[in-house]
Amino acid sequence: MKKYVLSAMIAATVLFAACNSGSSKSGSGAAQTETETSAGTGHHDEHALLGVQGLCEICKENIETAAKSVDGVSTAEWDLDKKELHLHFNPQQTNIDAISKAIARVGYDTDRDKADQATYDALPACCKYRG
Ligand SMILES: [Cu+2]
Repeated sequence: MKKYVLSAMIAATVLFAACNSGSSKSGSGAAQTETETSAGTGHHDEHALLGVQGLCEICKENIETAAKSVDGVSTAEWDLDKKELHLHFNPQQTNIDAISKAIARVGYDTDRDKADQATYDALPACCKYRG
């Protein structure tokens, strides 16, 4: 039995990237349910970090939403400074590869997968991390 010590990355850093210029998102904001983890630390959860590219709060939102849309993912938190996605998931339901692909599918490159150009091009201007 492994014990995963949650080195709670207290992201005390309130990151405010310039990017949120408008309230009107052109993208489809598929009905989003924000479920705060109510101490839902199942002991079967696996903890992982995945490098994900991005630039701003919109990226963060997109990346986290994509990750959480994968069955078995309990939490997903992207760190803007480190470009790192902090994940908890049930290894019996999913794996890091599937999560990575789900993120690439919405336009963000990860350490493992690249988003295709068309999807990338459709991102808001402020999210163009490829320069
Ligand atoms: Cu962005």
